[in-house]
Amino acid sequence: MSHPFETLPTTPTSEELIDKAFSRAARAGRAKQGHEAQESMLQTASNILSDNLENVVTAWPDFDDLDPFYRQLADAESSVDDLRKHLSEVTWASRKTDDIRDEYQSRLRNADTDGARKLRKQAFARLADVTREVSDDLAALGEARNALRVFPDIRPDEPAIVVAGYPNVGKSSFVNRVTRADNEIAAYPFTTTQIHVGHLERDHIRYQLVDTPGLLDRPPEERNDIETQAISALEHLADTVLVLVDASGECGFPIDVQLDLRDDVVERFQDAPVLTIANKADRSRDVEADHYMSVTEDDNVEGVLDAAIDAVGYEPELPFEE
Ligand SMILES: Nc1nc2c(ncn2[C@@H]2O[C@H](COP(=O)(O)OP(=O)(O)OP(=O)(O)O)[C@@H](O)[C@H]2O)c(=O)[nH]1
Ligand SMILES: [Mg+2]
Repeated sequence: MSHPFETLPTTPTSEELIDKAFSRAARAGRAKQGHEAQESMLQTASNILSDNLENVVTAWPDFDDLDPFYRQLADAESSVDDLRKHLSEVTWASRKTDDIRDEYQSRLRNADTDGARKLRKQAFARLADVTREVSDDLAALGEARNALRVFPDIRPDEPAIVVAGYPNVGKSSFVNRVTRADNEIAAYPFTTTQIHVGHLERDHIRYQLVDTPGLLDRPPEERNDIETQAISALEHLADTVLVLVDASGECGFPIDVQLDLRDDVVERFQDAPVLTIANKADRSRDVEADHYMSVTEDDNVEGVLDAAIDAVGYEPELPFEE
């Protein structure tokens, strides 16, 4: 399974489309004579533009059918409303090139050879104008496509454990420790931040661990709109949230601000249990938490993982059971 934006092809620019259409048209025209050459050029150029513009649009998934996680991610990246507008402009351009072809085709037939050449040139100018009219839309779609394609391969149907907490509390250490060594953690650019996803298997069920540096690691008032939206996406995804805190203060943040973040996470993630995990227990246990562990001393790391998996409470479907 791949995510819904992974297969989006490169979006052409309007100049690339025009070049392609007109150079193919020139080739098609050379194979014929007089009137027919002009008709064939018009046909080729308008078809290429119409098809390529339409392909830009049909490559996109239907936003209404998207899993809410991916819809929210798309919305965070560039608003879905804007994307819809760009897509409908490009659809308009595709239809318009068909109209231009139809209009000039009949006029060409009634013209003499010289007139046909003039009309064909006129039609080409209009085709180019229409294509250029949507150059901003194509550019915006291309940009969104480039950003969305590299979204992490997060699977909305697989149970997900989201790891939150201030910088340096040991989030990555924990995720690295419990996810399979052969399953390297992939980092994905996500606007100002990154999402790391690691996988592990327990009783034949795959779990994904999502580490979110730059996202769930500071107070809400420091988040920009995009980050807030990305967190909304995570809300749909998370089956359990682990908030790691560091009572030793070695991470550089006082424990009370760390607990404020925990409270914010509890408030936001209404549908998922939130566990407070005091890491660096080898240094300090001076905080009220659900579990204490030390990743570096390998103390109770498995216990925390068990608790997280318990909290997910995922019951696999047993297809062969009565
Ligand atoms: N003493 C002690 N140090 C730890 C423990 N767990 C992690 N550390 C150390 O804390 C530092 C930060 O750990 P990371 O795993 O990078 O923390 P992080 O939360 O991923 O940090 P960011 O990616 O910056 O958000 C590293 O030097 C770790 O070795 C622990 O249980 N005890
Ligand atoms: Mg980290």
